[in-house]
Amino acid sequence: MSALWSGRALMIVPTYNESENLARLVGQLRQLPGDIHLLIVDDNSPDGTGAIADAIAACDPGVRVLHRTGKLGLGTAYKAGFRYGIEHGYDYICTMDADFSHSPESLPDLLNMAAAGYDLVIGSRYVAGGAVVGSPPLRKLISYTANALAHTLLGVTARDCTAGFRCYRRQVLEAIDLEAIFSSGYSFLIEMAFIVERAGFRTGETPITFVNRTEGASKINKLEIYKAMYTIVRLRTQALPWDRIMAAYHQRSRARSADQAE
Ligand SMILES: Nc1nc2c(ncn2[C@@H]2O[C@H](COP(=O)(O)OP(=O)(O)OP(=O)(O)O)[C@@H](O)[C@H]2O)c(=O)[nH]1
Ligand SMILES: [Mg+2]
Repeated sequence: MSALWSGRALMIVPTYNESENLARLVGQLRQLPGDIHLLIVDDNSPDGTGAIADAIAACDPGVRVLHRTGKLGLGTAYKAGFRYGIEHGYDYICTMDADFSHSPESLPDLLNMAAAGYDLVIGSRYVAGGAVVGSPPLRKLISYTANALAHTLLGVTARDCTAGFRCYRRQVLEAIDLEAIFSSGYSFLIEMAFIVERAGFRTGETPITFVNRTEGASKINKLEIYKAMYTIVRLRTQALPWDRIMAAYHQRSRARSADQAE
């Protein structure tokens, strides 16, 4: 199924307080074979991640940094990275977390699968061969529930639609109206998986072992969990055939008025 990828790839790494992880991650990514450039999107991390990113970029032309003024959310960081990737003509535009939950070693699998014809490839915990290491049971339950709701209510076929380890073919991101995506935080991942599939693009998944972060702190909070639930309900109601529902309602009320008039 896999073809060997070629062309230019961009890896977008959103960062907020990842000073313990960033330099090592960039080192590993830049050692991978192929033309893989990095874009670090840092939201003015208080721990100085932005300065570390600048120091790396100063020595490596394959690394660029986008500084934003403050914590603006994961979804908008991805969007900013996508725009950069499109403008600079990358063939494959990828995303991953900076905390080593996603192993750089798995990136070639994602790229090869995209080269084999998948428009969006997800590094997945929930397909055969995938695994989760070190996540607390509550996190597992939240992830499982969000995915189960996305499958049943939205019809998303990807098993792991909350995963941030992804590779998009540029054409997908060009075809989608990124400005119309409402979610700004973690829910963005569910919304993108839904929109990509609904637009008729082909999504594939390659197994990964997700390792819970050992350095730095998680940024996900209760509010993001509520937002994910809201996003699923919002997309569900948006996907309902409102025109047909309203037409059927009007037809029924007209029939009722006609009955009463007789
Ligand atoms: N630029 C930017 N990056 C963010 C923001 N929030 C999170 N990130 C980054 O997004 C990635 C995922 O965030 P994590 O805190 O690891 O979230 P998570 O993986 O769902 O949670 P854990 O499993 O607890 O690590 C990391 O690289 C973060 O540094 C944000 O508002 N802006
Ligand atoms: Mg993480």
